[in-house]
Amino acid sequence: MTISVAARPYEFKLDPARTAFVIIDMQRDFVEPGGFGAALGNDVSKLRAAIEPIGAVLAACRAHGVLVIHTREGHRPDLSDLNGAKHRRGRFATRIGDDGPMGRILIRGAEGHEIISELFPEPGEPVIDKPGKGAFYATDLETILRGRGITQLILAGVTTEVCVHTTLREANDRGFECLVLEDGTASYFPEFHRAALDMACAQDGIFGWVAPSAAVISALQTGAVT
Ligand code: TIU
Repeated sequence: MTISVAARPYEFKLDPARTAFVIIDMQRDFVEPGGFGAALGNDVSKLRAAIEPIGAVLAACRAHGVLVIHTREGHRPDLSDLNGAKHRRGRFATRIGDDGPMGRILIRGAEGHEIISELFPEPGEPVIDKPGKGAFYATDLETILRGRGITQLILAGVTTEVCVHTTLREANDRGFECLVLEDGTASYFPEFHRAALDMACAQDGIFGWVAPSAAVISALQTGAVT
């Protein structure tokens, strides 16, 4: 059974039983002061607008039995999964693995690496720890999705043009149909956010679809069968 979601570039036929809501990297390291996002010179307050829409879709997905998956970008404490190119990148004073106010920057187990309390995973919801920007790279995400019969993804999280877009592209090439939540994603650069969303659904859906949280919630609630 599919339900219709009003989306760009045209309606998305969502099959809730074959869909996963993938929330990307809603970690303290990206949305709170003193973490990785701030260490890269960004105004982290720009990302907070996505929290409420993601929370609303999260509640609707949980209520309607849609699989919820969370990802976290980060590294092992011994940095053995951090490639040198990523470690060296940039000219900032604070790097991945350095101490910060929320513990070591982007390191698993540190406070900053944790998912924000507003969107904290419930027991049973898979949490994917990823060393790269894409959620498929060097993770078991694809195995989990195939094992559960998932063919469609609703993508949300941060940042739109970095980890969300990389994951969108990885998923698209693997044959998943993707819908990006336009108000459930955010960037430190509003112009990149807009362009990334436009790119996702340009050329009649080159990477997939884009829709606001309200359209997804309304489709799940009304269950308009198509
Ligand atoms: N810097 C930036 O925009 N993003 C990241 O480094 N990671 C994610 O997007 N999660």
